[in-house]
Amino acid sequence: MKKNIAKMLNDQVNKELFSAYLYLEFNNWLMDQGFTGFAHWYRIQAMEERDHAMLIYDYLHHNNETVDLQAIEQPNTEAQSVLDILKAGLEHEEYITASIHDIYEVALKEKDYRTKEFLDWFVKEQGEEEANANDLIDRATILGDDRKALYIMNGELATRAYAPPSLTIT
Ligand code: OFO
Repeated sequence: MKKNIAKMLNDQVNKELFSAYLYLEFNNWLMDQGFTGFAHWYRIQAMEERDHAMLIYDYLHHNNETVDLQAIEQPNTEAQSVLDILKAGLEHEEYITASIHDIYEVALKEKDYRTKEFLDWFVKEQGEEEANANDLIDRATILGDDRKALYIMNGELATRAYAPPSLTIT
């Protein structure tokens, strides 16, 4: 594997672990506000982000690269409402999508088709995650200040089940 691609993937491990940390922080904030269903949704999201980090970690090792584990930045939540959290979630997903696309572009340029194929799963996953984040924002925006309706949505989000990633490293 080319050094520049290994470095970008290594950095992506850190970004995915930061994503998990950020969503855990969202979980914290939402729990404190009593929105336990929304909190649960982000807790599951944090687990998925850890899975993403481990997929890239395993992919690097599978290609005889080592992983240089870096410090994980402290997440910072300045939310005033559930909607602020949801919008911050979408913004973060867009940042991660751009980061995955950057690696994808370099993989194509370097003719690293194996990495390109590996990243196909992440490109699709990011599309789904942005769609989910947008959907949550749309629904919470419609509900606005209707706390009763928000409470019903909260109950629905509490049922989200964890599912391991469909991708395996072989
Ligand atoms: Fe890692 O899936 Fe979104 O960020």
